[in-house]
Amino acid sequence: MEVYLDNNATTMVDPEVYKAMEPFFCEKYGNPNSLHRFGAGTHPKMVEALNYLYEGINAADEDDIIITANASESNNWVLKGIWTDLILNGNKNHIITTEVEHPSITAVCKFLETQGVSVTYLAVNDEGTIDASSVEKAIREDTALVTVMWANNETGKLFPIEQIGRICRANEVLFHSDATQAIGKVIVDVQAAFIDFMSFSAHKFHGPKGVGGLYIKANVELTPLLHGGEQMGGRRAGTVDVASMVGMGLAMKQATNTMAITYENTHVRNLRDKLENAILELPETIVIGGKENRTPNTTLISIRGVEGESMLWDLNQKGIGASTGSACASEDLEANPVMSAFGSDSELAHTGVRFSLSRFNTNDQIDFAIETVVNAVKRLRAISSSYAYTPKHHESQL
Ligand code: C6P
Repeated sequence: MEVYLDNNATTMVDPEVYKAMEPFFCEKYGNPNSLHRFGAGTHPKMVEALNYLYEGINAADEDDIIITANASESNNWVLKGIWTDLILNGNKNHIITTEVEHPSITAVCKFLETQGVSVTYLAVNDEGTIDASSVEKAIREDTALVTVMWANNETGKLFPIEQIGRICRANEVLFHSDATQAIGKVIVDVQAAFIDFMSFSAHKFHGPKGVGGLYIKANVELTPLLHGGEQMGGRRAGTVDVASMVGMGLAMKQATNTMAITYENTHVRNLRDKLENAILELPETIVIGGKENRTPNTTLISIRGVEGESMLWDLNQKGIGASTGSACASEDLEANPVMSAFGSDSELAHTGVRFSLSRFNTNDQIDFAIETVVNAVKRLRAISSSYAYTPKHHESQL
């Protein structure tokens, strides 16, 4: 049996999404900006896809959704655009973010610091999230942007986006949220949360890879990252990939309707809880950040005495895919930075295993995963020198 439990890294393309994309490779391949029938013929499907995107996040008609290559591009664009518009060409010089953002936010912030920009990294609390009041306290006269993720990719923890949005709007500071791990898992409503910019990637919600989006509220300026042709109203140059756009639109429609969110919160949540509770029956296991206020598909579990990488090896041998954290950091064996941000000691920070489920997982798969994890923990603890010396009833410091 093969069991894929790494859906926060990427998801399987929904077969219906794949089917909807197919005609745009060998039949309807015209450039959508061409005036002849080959190009112009694609327009109705592009409009339909855009409508699904607007509906999925409750964007207003006047707002913009720009198709990008992925959330990394969208995140880079917002930060570098704001740097150009409000810092280099304005009187602001400060950005507020958190300690646990994805590297496509953090690495850009580090780069901007080398350019003289002041960045505040808000620390997370014991629950792995922040209090909205910490944003209010950090806002300064020269704050150009607040950027806070909607849901964390490693823990699934949800941030108080609506409250932060309200604070930003009241203080006339622009607000960006990276909603890459939230779309399709919880309701994402850009108007209710006072969002100015929001990033997402189609492959996190059963759409294709290589396509994402940036929501930009009406009348908010943002210098393009890619200058060139007039595509996307001049906001992002480059021939539009119609197949990908159609795929992302349909994937958004399927992931965000009420039935889908309900399913995510019943079926997917039940499977996640079943897996998690079974692992928690083993001694000295802990859910990082606790069980409250999370996306329904994710759990990050620390298993004392078991190196995350060793666990992944054992699971992989049995056909199960999970991760120790974010896929883009999985090749370095550094301690998990999100767990370090919680204050875990370096030994514990190496013991995290992330399981992230999707609507395509089944009960049988989870039963098999439980059996495999339990056996792996027994095997790995038996050969772990550090675990052998851990006093019994040791209380985790997490
Ligand atoms: N996180 C993970 O394993 P791209 O790669 O550009 O489509 O998505 C980047 C990205 C941005 N924000 C968040 C919150 C994300 O989780 C990701 C992707 C994957 O956690 C791969 S590193």
